[in-house]
Amino acid sequence: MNLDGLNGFSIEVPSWAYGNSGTRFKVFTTKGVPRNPYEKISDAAEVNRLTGLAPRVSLHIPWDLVDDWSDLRRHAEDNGVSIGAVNSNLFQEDDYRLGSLCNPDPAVRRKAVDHHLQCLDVMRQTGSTDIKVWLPDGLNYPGQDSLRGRQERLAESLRAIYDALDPDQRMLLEYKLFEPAFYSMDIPDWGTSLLHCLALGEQATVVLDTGHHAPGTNIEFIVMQLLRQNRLGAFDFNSRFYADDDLIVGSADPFQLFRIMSEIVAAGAHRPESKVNFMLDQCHNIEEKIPGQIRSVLNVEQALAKALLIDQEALATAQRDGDVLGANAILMDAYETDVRAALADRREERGLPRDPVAAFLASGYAQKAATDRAGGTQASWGA
Ligand code: LRH
Ligand code: MN
Repeated sequence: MNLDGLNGFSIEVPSWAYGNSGTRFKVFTTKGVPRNPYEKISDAAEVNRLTGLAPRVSLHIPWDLVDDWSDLRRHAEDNGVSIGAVNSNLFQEDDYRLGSLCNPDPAVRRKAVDHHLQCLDVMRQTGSTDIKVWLPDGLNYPGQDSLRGRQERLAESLRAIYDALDPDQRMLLEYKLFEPAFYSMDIPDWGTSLLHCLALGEQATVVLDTGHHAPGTNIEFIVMQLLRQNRLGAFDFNSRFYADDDLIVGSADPFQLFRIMSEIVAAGAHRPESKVNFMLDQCHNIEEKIPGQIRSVLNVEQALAKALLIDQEALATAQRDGDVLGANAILMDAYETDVRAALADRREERGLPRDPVAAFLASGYAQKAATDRAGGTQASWGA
């Protein structure tokens, strides 16, 4: 089984997955949860130490604000990871009730733009090159505001942020069908994000969050189309049964994840030079967070490994010959192939544990964290 295609493949994990999280009904707390960005990065580094797959950690501003960014950067590098995308936060201020970058009030739009300029400054100190922009902006009632007017304001605000990017920096523009707005979101779909990116310039690309589509959406088609436009900047991987559930990627629909990775492999976008940033965006509301993250990166690797087994030549022949069942069977053969033993062998060859979850549970890391992190305030989604 040739899994060389996995060489150089890496996944970026989110700092917020290591803090407490929940729903509007309850945010559960567990012992040993990080109390600050340093401890979040330490936990993320443990995932990388055991899987060799997760060398970057995304930050969220202001949740991960620190006094000394270069010190946090040093802490990350001392633990074998680097700081990845910086996420802006436009969903926790009263000023943004009627929107942020789309708000009718120019002063509020200015405030939201300035927040991004602050994020770009953080990136210059952490060595990050990606700023991820997700807008909670939208409407709850028809007529509440001008759909077109909001697009014009959005384009103007994004232009102000885009023009402040350094040459090596990228804007990752995320879309979402609904929530927190329930009539219309100002960036509801890939088409709207792409249109704004094309209007802005080459340094603007689309983020595809797998939980942000209408049920039944053919997400791999969107992946293919964004790759064709060379505007797929990143994924926010997670899975869902109904809404934006932010569950462990591949847990709800492993076949969908495989189909997505099949489009990635077909375009060679799994290779580092593609610059597609494979990120997780998840919350472990009830399960152990570090084992949950380990399971997540292994699920992505497993889906990619299966996609790498697709006999592309035979597939192209079957497709050319109109061999409907033959072509489908070639894909299903790869999907149905159990790659777990081969991946465990590959880890062992690299000095990594065959079973990273078991290795973590046996390491005593969680018990030590629970003891060491007794006092203080635990990091919490939204805190
Ligand atoms: C919005 C979102 C976005 C992040 C947040 C943590 O639903 O997907 O990517 O800011 O989750
Ligand atoms: Mn997301």
